[in-house]
Amino acid sequence: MAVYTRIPGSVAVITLKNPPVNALSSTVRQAIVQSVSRAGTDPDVKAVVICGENGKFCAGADIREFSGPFRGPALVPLIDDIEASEKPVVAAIEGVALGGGLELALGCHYRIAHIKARLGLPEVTLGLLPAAGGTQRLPRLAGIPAALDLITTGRHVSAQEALKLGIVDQVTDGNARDVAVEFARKIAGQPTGPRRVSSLPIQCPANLDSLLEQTLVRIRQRARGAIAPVACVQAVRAASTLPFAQGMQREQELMAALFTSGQARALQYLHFAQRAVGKWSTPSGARWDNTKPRPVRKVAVIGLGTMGRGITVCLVRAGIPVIAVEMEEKQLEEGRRAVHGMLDRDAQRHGADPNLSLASFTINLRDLGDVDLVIEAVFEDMALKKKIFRELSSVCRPDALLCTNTSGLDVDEIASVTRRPDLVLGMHFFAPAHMMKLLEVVHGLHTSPVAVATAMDLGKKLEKVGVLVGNCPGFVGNRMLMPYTEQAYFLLEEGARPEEVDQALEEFGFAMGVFRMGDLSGLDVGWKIRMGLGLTGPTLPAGTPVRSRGGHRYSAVPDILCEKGRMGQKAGRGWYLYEKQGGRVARPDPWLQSFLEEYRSLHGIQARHIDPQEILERCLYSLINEGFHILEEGIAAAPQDIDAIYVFGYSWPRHTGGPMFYASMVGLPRVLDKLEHYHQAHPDIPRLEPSSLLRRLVASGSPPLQQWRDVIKKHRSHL
Ligand code: 3H9
Repeated sequence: MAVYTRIPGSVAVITLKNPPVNALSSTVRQAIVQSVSRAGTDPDVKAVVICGENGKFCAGADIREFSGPFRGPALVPLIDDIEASEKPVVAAIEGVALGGGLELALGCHYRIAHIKARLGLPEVTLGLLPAAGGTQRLPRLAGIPAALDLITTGRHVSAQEALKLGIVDQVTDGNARDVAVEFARKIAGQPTGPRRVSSLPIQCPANLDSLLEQTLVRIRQRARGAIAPVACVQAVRAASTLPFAQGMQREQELMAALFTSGQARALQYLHFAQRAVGKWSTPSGARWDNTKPRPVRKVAVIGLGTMGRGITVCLVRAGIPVIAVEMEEKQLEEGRRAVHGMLDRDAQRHGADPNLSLASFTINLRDLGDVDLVIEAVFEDMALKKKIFRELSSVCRPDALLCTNTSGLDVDEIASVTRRPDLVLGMHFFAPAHMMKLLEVVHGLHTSPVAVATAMDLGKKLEKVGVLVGNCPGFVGNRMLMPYTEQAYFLLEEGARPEEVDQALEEFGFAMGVFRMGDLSGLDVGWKIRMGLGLTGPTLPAGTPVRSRGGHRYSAVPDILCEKGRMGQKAGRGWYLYEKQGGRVARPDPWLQSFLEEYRSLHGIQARHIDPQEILERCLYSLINEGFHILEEGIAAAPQDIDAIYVFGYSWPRHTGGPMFYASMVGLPRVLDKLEHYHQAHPDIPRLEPSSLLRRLVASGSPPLQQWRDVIKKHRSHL
């Protein structure tokens, strides 16, 4: 609702009240309409202030109402009425003014923001555009380049930046409501006409067309296939070429097309999925997040390689003292310099001083006697990790949590060498750790709820999306990636080219296809893991139909490339050819084609043309199939957890909602049919056989994803 209060004197205050973020539900909109009308007709009221309860102005339209029938007054006429008011209306912005909340403020005649407030039009992240006049008013106030940036990226700006851009008129470090009331008293009775944003002339830059074109290019690079940012550009173009009323009409038309789109559903699902994973639960749905986390006052990071450096930077950024450990002085010094450099660059970007004193460095594990939590980030070697955990177990306080940043090794085996397996768990960060949002929190057999709660809480403080997962090789993310990359190798063997596979995946929405990505990260990474698992070895004799391991087909192509020194970009050649070592521009390599031809003839494989649809289906559906196995085994509690992992850790295109949501949109019967088809066509290829959970879901009528839990009915869970 919205509460109407008359302040002694001539000002009325309308306070939006809809916890937790004062979203503009139908009830709130109704109450605003009534309050505005009351203020308009009360002869003693000369000016109005709109503010939000509990230090939050408003986070926009109520997303929860999007799936139901539309009720209550519409936002556009409501905002138009405020703007048309003869009595000045002042928005007092504290906390957030986002989406419809900012649009409401743009309809007011003045905007005063608290210094810590954040403002933005994030509708694009929900697959929508700001359709309560945001695309038409913001360009008039902030100019077209700034409006294009804010509307197409959805980024939030600080109050100071909003002031610079002309979005707010004043920034205060006092109580914004009180400052706004005082201001309203002063301007009471002044004409509102010149303050109506819709009447402001629009400043059209001379290079408008190229500006719009450049924005579209950036969108295609960042979110290929996403329709909302393109519609945002069209709406801003309308603002720059049409009178306000016609621009508004165009905004409505564009929104109508977006509102019912599958992409909007997917992105809104992700909004709730991201928040649901923070309320971590078991597969049976039991909530655990009410377990109290332990305070983490000091953390140790073991290993200052790429991962350790990134994790140290995350901790310092969050204001947590950290002690970083290396084995030898030389590596310690290199690590220290790298961490300081990263913190310096970070601070420069934010116009602040780097907080270098929070990070200390040592080569002595015995210096870890006072830490609350350790994150081990040495390379993937079980023997080394066990040695470190044995030592940690004796040097750290008995109640200190011992975490491993392993990307797939057995957390229980690591815990077994300590005297506190209940306090051992995985904290799997993703490279680069100071940038990637995902954190897999890996629950071992003996991990206690308080250890999980503490790691999840620390993840939040580091601004990560923490997802609780069970312990199995590769956990959730890397385990699902394995069938995806394997399919890509088999597709090459069968006749596809790396560039064809990559193109199909990039058109689906990945920023990079599997081969381009492999070249970027280095082919030796996977090779070392396969060697560790005993999966590489001498090539089978010529004439052997296909390579096979344990009765399953196995592609030796990536191993042979590594044996030949083709490690990817850093070697100047991998799946592609680069202009030099470390080069970025990938060119198809004729050598690879003749190598593949030779490989096929050696193993009796008949090359055939493979269309993009088969490429997509085999890569994506085999990954999704593994997701169903993971749900069935209780390694992930819910499909939302898998989707969050893929969107925040593996750059899965957001507008498809993540692999499990995508499967539900494609239709489970179709996914099942296709997997059956490919499994029958290639019975020796592992992981194409549909999982029994997928079969059971289809047999139960393919219920919506939110109801899969009822079908999973776990007997045994890893969580
Ligand atoms: C729009 O405005 C369309 C208009 O242009 C045009 C219409 C014609 N509605 O994130 P948190 C819930 S589209 C309903 O954990 P934080 C959220 O789900 C809207 N609920 O807290 C969560 O619920 P729960 C454009 C909302 O402090 C709880 O609030 N606006 C909404 O880290 C706490 O959220 C946006 O896209 C909402 N609009 O962050 C804003 N917003 O407790 C999206 C949040 O049950 N929201 N909730 O899990 C955000 O960016 C963050 O939630 C915010 C708070 C920064 C506000």
